[in-house]
Amino acid sequence: MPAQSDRTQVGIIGAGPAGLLLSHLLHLQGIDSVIVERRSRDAIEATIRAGVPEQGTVDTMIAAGVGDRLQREGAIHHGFDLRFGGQSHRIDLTALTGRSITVYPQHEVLKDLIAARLADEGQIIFEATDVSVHDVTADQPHIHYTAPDGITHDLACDLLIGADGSHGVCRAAIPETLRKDYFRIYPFGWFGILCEAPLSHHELIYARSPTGFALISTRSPGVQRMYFQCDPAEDATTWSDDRIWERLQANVAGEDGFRLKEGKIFQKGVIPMRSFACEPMQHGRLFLAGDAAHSVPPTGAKGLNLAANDVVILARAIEEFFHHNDNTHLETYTATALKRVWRVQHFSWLMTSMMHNLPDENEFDTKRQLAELELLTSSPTASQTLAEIYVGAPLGT
Ligand code: FAS
Ligand code: PHB
Repeated sequence: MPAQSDRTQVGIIGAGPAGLLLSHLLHLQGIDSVIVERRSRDAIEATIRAGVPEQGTVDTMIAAGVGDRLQREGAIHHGFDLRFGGQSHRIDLTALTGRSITVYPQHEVLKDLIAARLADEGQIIFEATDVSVHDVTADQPHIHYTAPDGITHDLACDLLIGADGSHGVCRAAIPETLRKDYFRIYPFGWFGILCEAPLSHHELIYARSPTGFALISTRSPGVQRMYFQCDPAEDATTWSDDRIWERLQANVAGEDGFRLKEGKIFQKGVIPMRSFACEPMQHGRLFLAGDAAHSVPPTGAKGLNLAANDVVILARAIEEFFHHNDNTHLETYTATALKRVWRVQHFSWLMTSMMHNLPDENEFDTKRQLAELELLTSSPTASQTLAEIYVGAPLGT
């Protein structure tokens, strides 16, 4: 069967936060797009990932008319704890920055964006297979894919957006001779659980201890999200609930007697830790956004927000391209986006290297890490710098 020829202004690969938010923002500008996504809607809406939109991401969702449920159901947090030496030290985000974070899981953000796109009759091709990109340096790049009904399609577009995450196909369309990939693989991962338990604390706790890192987050008053540092090759299925709770309790223990409230664990898995950035983030008419171009360890809660920042920059540039025949900001997209990419890479590396036990660390490293944490929690200016980066700057800068 010959491929069915289709056409759109902006072809997008990937229905994650980057692809969906971009498609919605372009729709608001009257610009047509089609999203080609390999997973099903159900799979996307059920994948537990990030949990902390920055103020800038929240403001962007609200301004774009997709923030109602986020405002109703998201939990605004005005601070978080850094816990080390057996004591908790609160970083008062609102007092230090005037802004806050909202705990609202990424899969809920995706539900809201998918619902909005479909309500606006946006085109999302779920469960597409054999997806490939072609002619990215021509005036009309193409996306080839097979739809769930078995019909192959050739989608011609003016601009092609690679929002296909860290394991997608688009980055490879930038020739290796023109592309530089920057990597850091961490010697540990996060063992993440979801459990039916009440809140152990009203705000997030990032804990550093002799037995390793722990992060105590939440999904709702009755469902908690927790992580502890583990071997990246760890097999989550070999861990009993008792062993998981024993490790989590050890990682947050202190002379203040703090203990986590336990409950039934209904989801567990290991997340590898790595930092990655690709330069440039564009080639011809192909533009990468989100994890397709960069990924960060979740310690700084930045992955989702960095994807949103790329998208706000891209949406503005694409609007100028179509409505004002001006490609200046498309041409400078990489330079603009990379400013925040590297700032966030540094912050995510700092939070990760400060809070985790490194396998080869010696007592000097431990003392240095504790001194860094002491500085960040005792110096008002150091605390303010940490708080400013954590809550994030307005998107698009
Ligand atoms: P995504 O990976 O979210 O989306 C890419 C989409 O493209 C996916 O739906 C995929 O199915 C699709 N795709 C891939 N290849 C394709 C192809 N060939 N054809 C068609 N479609 C294709 N960030 C945080 O801030 N905090 C966290 O706690 C956190 N936890 C994470 C846990 C895990 C397990 C992972 C993997 C990431 C986590 N992140 C976290 C980072 C994460 O939130 C990303 O930053 C965010 O999803 C980036 O969004 P996208 O760039 O849209 O990429
Ligand atoms: C989460 O709730 O999943 C979460 C929160 C903060 C982080 C990372 C993950 O830094």
